[in-house]
Amino acid sequence: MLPPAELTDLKLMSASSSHTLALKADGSIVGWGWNEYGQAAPPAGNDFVAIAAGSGSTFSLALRRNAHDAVQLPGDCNQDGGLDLSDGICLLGHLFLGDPAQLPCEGGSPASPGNRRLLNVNGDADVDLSDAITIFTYLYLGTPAPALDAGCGPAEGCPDNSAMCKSP
Ligand SMILES: [Ca+2]
Ligand SMILES: [Ca+2]
Repeated sequence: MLPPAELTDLKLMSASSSHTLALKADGSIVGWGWNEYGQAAPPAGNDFVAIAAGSGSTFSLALRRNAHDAVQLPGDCNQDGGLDLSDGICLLGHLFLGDPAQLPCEGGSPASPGNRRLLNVNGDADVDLSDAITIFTYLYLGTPAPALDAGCGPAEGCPDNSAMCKSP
């Protein structure tokens, strides 16, 4: 059986002898093929991280993201999993030099909800120079750690759609 025509942006695929599952980049699952037991009709949602389609006693498995499995570090502008000088430079580079051209979360701009969540580390109105300074003063002067805007929880549109709960 042919896959659905709208099958794009795939991250993973798993096939049994009679049905196939595809995990899309947005975390949703598409299934097709033999569906007598619902094995090709995955549940709705966009928080899946792994899939498996099995043969024999036909089955499908899907693993949902645990909110604490993948975490973002407040201020991790360069998305390397750590917070250091390069993150302040990343933010300054975007704001004043246009390099990087995009911030890590969807939309790429300081005003997008995900980037605001990740990079508004001083909790004021905007992502701006003062957030880079907050990163630098935390690193070199021992001021309070950068914090996430609006607290912990999933941030739509950021890499891996990660929960943002980690402390530096
Ligand atoms: Ca970093
Ligand atoms: Ca700010």
